Amino acid sequence: MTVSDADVARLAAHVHKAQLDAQAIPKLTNEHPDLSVEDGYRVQVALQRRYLEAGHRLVGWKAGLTSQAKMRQMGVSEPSVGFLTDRMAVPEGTVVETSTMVHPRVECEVAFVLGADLPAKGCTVEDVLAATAYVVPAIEIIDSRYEAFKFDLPSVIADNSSSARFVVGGNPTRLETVDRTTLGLAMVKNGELLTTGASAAVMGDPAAAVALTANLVGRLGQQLRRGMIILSGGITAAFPVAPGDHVSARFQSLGVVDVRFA
Ligand code: 0L1
Ligand code: MG
Repeated sequence: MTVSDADVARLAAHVHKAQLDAQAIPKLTNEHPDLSVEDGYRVQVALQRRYLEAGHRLVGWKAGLTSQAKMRQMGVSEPSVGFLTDRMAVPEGTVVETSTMVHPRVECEVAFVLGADLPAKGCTVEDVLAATAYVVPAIEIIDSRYEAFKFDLPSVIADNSSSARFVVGGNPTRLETVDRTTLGLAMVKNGELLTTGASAAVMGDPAAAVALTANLVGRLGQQLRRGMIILSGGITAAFPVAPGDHVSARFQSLGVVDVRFA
């Protein structure tokens, strides 16, 4: 810990305002060069508290930076987690206003819906397989609140791992019917193929990313609970979106999820 509780509260308020106003701010380590990963999570927990006090509901968690491609793209070296609230969930078919975000990007993920709580410590892939009710395809809309999407690990963690919105769709599918490593997808923007990917890009197995999330969330004194939705991490890189864009994630077995932007 390198910053005081008062600084943590102030930084959480600063990030919260940037999220609400969709205003870019300098990364937190410019002002606090010693901010540690642990401090980043202290800010994230304080940020979560602010949202819950404002009436938002915690509905799940996300794993971030779970692929080598993503870590390289963002210049960081380990995964992170972020919380998801009901107000971040976008019903499929809704048009998302880009003006409510700083510089939104989209990435395709497998979302796990839990039918039982996961252990907060020592969670394994087997625990995840046993606790998962079903999986669905998801598009995560991320938005760094930092200028030029440039940050380091403590700063991005404090910004809730760039969480902004998410949309799920397709077919709820039993996990045991899916090959978790070779599940393929095509990401299409405005009718043109952007990229393709396979689920192995996420730590070799998206269920491993969910187990990691359970253990990281456990270190925050919280737990992945029955009924929560867990975004297991980007299979693809993240691509910028602009008003008028239509993005579609076409997953083998899981079906299609779509989102439009204005
Ligand atoms: O979901 C993600 O992988 C995003 C984690 C934070 C880094 C970023 O903004 O790309
Ligand atoms: Mg993601």
